[in-house]
Amino acid sequence: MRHKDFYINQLSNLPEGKETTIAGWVEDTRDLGKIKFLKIKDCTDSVQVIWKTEESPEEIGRLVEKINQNDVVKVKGTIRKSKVAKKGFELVAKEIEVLNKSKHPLPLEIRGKINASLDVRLDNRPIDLMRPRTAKIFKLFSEVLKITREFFYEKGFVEVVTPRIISTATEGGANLFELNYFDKKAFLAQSPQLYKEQLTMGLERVFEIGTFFRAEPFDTTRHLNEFVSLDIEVAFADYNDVMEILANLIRTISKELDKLDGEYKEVLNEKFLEYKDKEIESYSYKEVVNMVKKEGGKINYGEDISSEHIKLIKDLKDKFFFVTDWPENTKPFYIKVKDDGTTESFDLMFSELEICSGGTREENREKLENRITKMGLNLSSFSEHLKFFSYGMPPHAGWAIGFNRLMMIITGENNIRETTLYPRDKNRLIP
Ligand code: AMO
Repeated sequence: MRHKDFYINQLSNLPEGKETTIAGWVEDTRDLGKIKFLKIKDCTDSVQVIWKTEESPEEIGRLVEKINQNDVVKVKGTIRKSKVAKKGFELVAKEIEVLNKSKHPLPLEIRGKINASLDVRLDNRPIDLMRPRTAKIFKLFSEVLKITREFFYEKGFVEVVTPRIISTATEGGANLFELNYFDKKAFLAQSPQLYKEQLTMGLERVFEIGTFFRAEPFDTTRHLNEFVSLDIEVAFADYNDVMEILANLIRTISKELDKLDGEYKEVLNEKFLEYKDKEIESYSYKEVVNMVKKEGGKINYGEDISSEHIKLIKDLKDKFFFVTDWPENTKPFYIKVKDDGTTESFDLMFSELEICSGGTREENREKLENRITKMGLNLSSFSEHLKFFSYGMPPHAGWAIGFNRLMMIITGENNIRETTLYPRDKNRLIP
């Protein structure tokens, strides 16, 4: 690389006396006159750079005096093993170049001593990412994406990318962002639901990771207007099959994160790590309604189960659980209805937070059309989707995980904005 030979975490492997160039940000400076120290950090680690009158050029000493916290620097130096240096070695400065200066004070304290408010941190997200904890959360986000992708590739799934600009609602009419598409009206996709179902005809097993949009005017700690969704759809499967895939994925993520050797310790939720060898419990909708009633909660059969209802049930705290077999009226048109009026559907919860929902889909065109009409939706707006159900649509099932919410559980954070790089909510459109 033009500006560096190594990342800082690679330096410990270098031999005594090796000359090398690093680049990064000044975390700290200490000036003892004849000896000056700079603590330099990059995205991997930090290292002590030392300047002494007798070993380094005079002009570097003068330059170091002008260097401030967060200036961007490039340092050429030699490795010196040292018992007193924290890392067991330091870099003896030979050349220093300031690549860019930083203004002071910074909009927020990045060395973790004073916690700025969430709003200030979000207003300055790139600077917030220089705080070790924030950086760890988003590196962990990336690890979980990697584990997830490997999990599905290993199982023979095909990763797909479906359109974000669409002409019809996928999850019913509400909550759509409308946009002008030349001389037509278009919408931002709420989910890849209809596409992923169609793709089971040619590809059988698909998954997609991407952002989707909901024009929900909520102002809560768990809703975003743009969220990351992990979607799967599997041909010849039913809801039990895809629930098993989901439980297996949670177990795999938990196991793999546990192996990361303490690197993410401070941002990992112990309760999540328990799932490397713990089963996920399952309750029917009816059972949960009865549990809510038993705790004195007010709920009628057929009503949605709210987070307030779940909070009443102490036994469901701090754990994953499935709620299955929801009544017909609580689930979207594409979910398969059973003869008793319940559906082949499920939600995956962790405490009162819904992480995932899915189910078996209706593959019979006539039944699907009846359901669309019964739900008061406009049949003609789905005609381009429905036509494929006449040409060999296999039975299929799938689900979608709200990825930012899953990351809340993995990290133990209680605001979805902590696990979203640039959150979009009712009040936030920048940065
Ligand atoms: P659903 O609408 O339940 O189902 O969404 C699936 C999951 O996505 C997450 N989620 C959200 N996360 C943050 N902000 C939001 N506004 C938001 N809305 C949803 C939740 C939720 O469980 N097509 C179906 C899935 C399927 O059947 O395959 C669907 O979209 O964690």
